[in-house]
This record gives sequence, C-alpha cells and structure tokens, in this order.
Amino acid sequence: NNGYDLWLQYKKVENKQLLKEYTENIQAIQFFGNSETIKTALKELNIGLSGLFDNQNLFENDSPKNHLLVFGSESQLDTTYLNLIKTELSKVKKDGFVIKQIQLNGNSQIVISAKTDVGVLYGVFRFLRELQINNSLKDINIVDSPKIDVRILNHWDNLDRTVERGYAGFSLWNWHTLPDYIDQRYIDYARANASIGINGTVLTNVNANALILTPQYLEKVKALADVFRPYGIKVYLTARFSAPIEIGGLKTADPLDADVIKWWKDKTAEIYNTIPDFGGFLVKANSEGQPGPQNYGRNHVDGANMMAEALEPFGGIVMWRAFVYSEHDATDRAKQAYSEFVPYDGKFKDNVIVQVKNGAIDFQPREPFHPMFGAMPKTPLMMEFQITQEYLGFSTHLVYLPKLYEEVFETDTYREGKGSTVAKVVDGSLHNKKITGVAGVTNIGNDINWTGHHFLQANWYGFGRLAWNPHLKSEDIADEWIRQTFTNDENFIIPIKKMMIQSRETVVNYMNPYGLHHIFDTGHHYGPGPWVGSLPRPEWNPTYYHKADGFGLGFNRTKTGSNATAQYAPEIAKMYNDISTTPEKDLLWFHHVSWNHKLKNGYTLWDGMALKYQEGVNEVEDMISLWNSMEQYVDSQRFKEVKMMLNIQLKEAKWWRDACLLYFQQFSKQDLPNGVEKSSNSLKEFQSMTFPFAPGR
Ligand code: BDP
Repeated sequence: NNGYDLWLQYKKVENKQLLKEYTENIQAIQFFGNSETIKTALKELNIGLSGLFDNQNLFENDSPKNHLLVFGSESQLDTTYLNLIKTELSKVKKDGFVIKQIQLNGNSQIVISAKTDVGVLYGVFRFLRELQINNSLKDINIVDSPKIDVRILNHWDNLDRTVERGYAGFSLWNWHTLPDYIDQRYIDYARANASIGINGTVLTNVNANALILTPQYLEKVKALADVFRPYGIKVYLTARFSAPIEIGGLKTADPLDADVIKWWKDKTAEIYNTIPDFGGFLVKANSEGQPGPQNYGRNHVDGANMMAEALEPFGGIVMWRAFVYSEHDATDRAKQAYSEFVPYDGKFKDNVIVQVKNGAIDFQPREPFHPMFGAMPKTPLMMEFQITQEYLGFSTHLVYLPKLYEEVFETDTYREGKGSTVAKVVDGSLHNKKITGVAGVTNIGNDINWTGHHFLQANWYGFGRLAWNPHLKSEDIADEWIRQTFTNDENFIIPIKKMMIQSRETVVNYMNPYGLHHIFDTGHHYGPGPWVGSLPRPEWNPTYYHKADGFGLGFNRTKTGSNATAQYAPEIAKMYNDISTTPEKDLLWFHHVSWNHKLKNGYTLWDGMALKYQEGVNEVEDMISLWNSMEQYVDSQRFKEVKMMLNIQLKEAKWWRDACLLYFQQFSKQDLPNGVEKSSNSLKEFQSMTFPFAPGR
C-alpha cells in the first residue's frame, strides 16, 4: 500500500456481522436526477461499495428491489421519499445533507438527500465514511450542514511546478500538458477534497505570476475547473496586483485609475466567459515585496474594492490577505496587521473577505490567536491555516495539525463577552457575517502518497473536516481518519490516536517551548538558527524574537514593552500583561523573563526550558517504540516508510534540543539540569551545519 488512496481505502469490511448488516440493507441503488454531480455520486458509491463489499458485480444481477439505497436532491427525489424525510430536510442548510433509514412498504430503505446536488454528493461520501468506520446503519439519521461557506485549499504552486514551502514533490498541475491531457491525479484530488467537503482551490502561489491570467493559461485553468466542477469544487486564482502593467501593457496599476479599473473588469469578464463558475481572486498585496495599492499612495480598501467591483456581477469574491508587515516599523511585527487593517472595518465591499493567518507572526508551532479575530465586527474575516509544515519540520516530522487548529478555534476572544471563540468569529455567528471562509495552505504535491509522510494526510483530512465545522474535536477527527486510512482495530486506533494528539505538543517541546518563536534558520526555516542576527531587516532575525540576554529570554509585548497585548479584548490583555496569569505555553511570547523565574512546576525558566527540550526528544523516542510495536496492524510499505520518517524526526529533535540549549546557555550561564542529555557537538558545529539539506523555496 503506497498510500495513494488516502482515506478512501474502501477495503473489504472485516467484521462479518457488520458486513452482513450492510449488504442486507443495501441491495440496490436508486437515484434521481442526472447532473454530472449526481452521476459522480453514483460512481463514488460504486467505487466505495464494491471495495467494502468486495463485490465487483454489485448491482448487476437484478436484486429484489427491497432495501434500496436511494439518493437525489430535494427537487428530484420521488415525493414518497421526500415526505418521509421532510423534517430532516428542513433543517439542512446550504450544501448540507440528510441520511436516513426509512420504512416503506414493510421494507427498510436508506435515503440520502439534500437541497443541492453537491449536498447529495457530500451525503454519499458521508455514508461511505459511516461504513468505512464501521458504524451501524440501523436507524441511521444524520443531518449535517457546513458551517463555513468557502472551504478552500491555497496552493503555493508556481507555474514552473516548484511549490513554495512545498515538501511533497512538485505541483500537481502540469501546465505543460494541460489542457489536453487530464491526469488521473486531478480527478483523485477532486474526489479526496469532495469527500471532506472542500469546495474551492486556489491553484497558484500568493507570490503571484501575472501569466496565469493570460488566455494561454486560462485555457488550462478551464480544463481543471471542468474536472473539479462535478465534485463541487470551484477554481480561484491569485491575482498579481501589477498584472495590468505586466500583461496588460498599462503604465500603472493604480486602483483608482480608469484604465486599470477597466482592465480588471475586462479581464474578469474574460475569465468568467471561459469559466462561468470561477470563484474569484486571492491577493497578497504590499506584503514581502509584492506590489499593491500602497505603491500608488492608495490603501487596502481601494485595492480590494476595485477588484471586488469587477467580480461582483459574476458572484465572485476577493480574498484579500492581511499578512502584512513593514520594515519601516520594526518595533513589533506582531502588531502590524491589526494596526493596518482594523481601522478599515466596515469599508470593504460585501464580496471581500479578509484572510488572516491564525497567529500574528507566521504559522509558528504555537502562536496566540491573531488579535484581528473579533476586532472587525463589520468585516468578514477568513482563517488561514498552514497545512504544509514550513515551521514544523517540513514533511518529515509527524505532527497532527488539527490539534493546533482546534486550539485556535477554541480560544475565547472575549470580544462579545465570554464565549466569543475564534470559531464563532470565523463561522460568522458572533457578528452575523455575510460570507465565511477557512483557507489551508496545502501540503500536497506529486509524491505518490500526496503529502510525503503518510501521517500528514491526516492534516489535509482534518483541515477539511474543521473547515466544514470548526467546532469539531480533533480527537474525533483523528479517530475517523485512522479507521479509514489504516484499520478499525482498536489495538491500533487507541495508541496511535494518542500519539497523534500528543505530536503537536511534542514538536513545540523540541522546537519552541514556553512561547519561543521564529528561531528558525534563515530562508528555509527548517532547522534551528537562534543565533541568526545580521539579516538586513530586523524582524527577519531570530534574535529579534527571542531577545536572549544575561537577564533572561523572551519578547516583552506587555504594556511595559511593545504593548501588543492592547490589541486584544481587555480580559485577554489583562491576562497577558501579568506574568502570573499568562499561560506558560505563551510565556516568552509576551514577557522577557528572568532565567531564574520560577515556573509552576518549581523549576527555574532555564531548567524548565532545558527539560522541555529533552521531553520533546523523549516523546519522539516513545513514538518510535510505539510504532515499532504496531507492525502487525500495518501493511509493510507504510510501516517501513513511517518508521524511516520517525527516525529522521528523532535525529532532528535532538538537533533542535542541542543547538538551542548550547546557544541559550551562553546567556543563562548555567549548567544543564539532571535528566537533560549533553550534546556531543559544539555550538560552532551547529552554526556551520549545512546538513541536513533543507529544500528552499
Ligand atoms: C511566509 C512564507 C513565505 C510566504 C508568506 C506568505 O515564508 O514563503 O510567501 O508566508 O504567507 O510564511 O505570504
């Protein structure tokens, strides 16, 4: 098993009794409607059921026509069925669905229905999941609707097929052979996404290339859109702000210039002419050297609204990124996006959604939630998570990210009093938002198993599940994923689930304990580089973030420091301003703390931090011994490949521990506490280390 089939394994149901129940309940399929999406649902059912029942000729022999599996949307379904699911269907929202066992003429039947055809497809995938995870069909009655409108993957894929921060091979999109050659990969990509409810994909890097908007490329984009459409997936593109100059021959890209406005309107009309259900643009403007409205003395609102106006007649949206920080104000990078965007609350057009990273710096192993969440009641904000592990060991480290996503979603912003969680900001319920969205910077490429590491498929899966419903529990998601991807055997599920859940804290422990952040080596962000301090922009340097000195460690963001805490609701600001109420996981994010500060566990900061680094290493060792004891439950290929990856992770966890402790020890001037292993390398050796080779951008 090379992992290509992801969580859509559809292996024969091993539990004999359940298999009997399933096959007795599903003896024939009846469907209503004939759209491409309905045909796709039928195809998926056949793929799934023939695998699960191990029967290729499933419905060929005319069966008794009892015990049907019936599916179709509300407008197509036979009224006899409709009447029996009326109450449930009335609860369905948007692309949600109903799966219900009903009794008809003395027969039990299962009906899958929805308000839309895509909803039916989601219902079918959900039904197949129920079988894959071995739930009983008896009295099944599921009503489930997405809580988020735009559930989207962001590919940071370049037109030459390299992937920025991509660690699982090259881009899936073969621009050379498109539009004529349709790689089976494109179809399987759509299947996997639809199975977890993802309904959009941005094909190109946020550091955009205007060429994607030329007719030659749009024809290729159209071919992908055609493949994805039956699966309910819309295509979006990144729009380079200076495109009117680069491919339009204009002298300016000023968003208030009449020719520029016209250029974007014409370009947008051209796109919709080719791709009638095109989703819209994702824009990174005036950020890390990307062009934007500020180049012309205009602001984010001018830029975003100009594009929004062009998209409006077609129902398209602009996702305008808030990932901005400028070299001119380097006192605290964490404050900049809030300062730049919050004053614009209420000024964006209705089809603009501002895309905000989960934390205020940049996808660190742990960050406090971004203070913009909850602070712009009149502006839709979408969450941006990174699924690819730029700062978490690339694709060689087993880290279960839904745990991180859940931590962010569950955090209380206090913006409308207690219980104003980030999830409620993002799902729009806190401030009654018109559009809602969750974006994930994807971790997939053309590696045979898509994500480089088998376990990192769970991050794609879990991202999709949480984008559908940000209130889900990461532990439940892990459970579903393991059952579908590996086995329903509890002897495997229980320990492996525990390992996955723990893995996020483990990486924090061996990389960035107690709120340390951005101490990664330059450019690639792979290994440790806490010593880096001479890069031209202050906020690119790890020393800027950790501020180690003879007294202690950490960035003072309280009111005696940068006062970033003031960007949070008063309850949160108060908590973070006081070292004794700051959760220790965020300690060094908010405070410059003495090496001798007493932690809650009684250790000093220095000793406690050293012990955390060691704990991280020990935990990876535990992961390895657990995995080694699981051989009997896993096919040999995946077993071996995960094992090799875990060994890399251990090597690198030690590298992190040793390099960071040797470096910080120069400031603490204290010995390592008992229980922490001494490095056999010197700090100099770590500083000059070019191995392990780290792939760049
Ligand atoms: C940073 C990455 C960089 C991205 C940037 C972004 O290092 O490659 O272009 O974020 O999100 O994390 O725009």
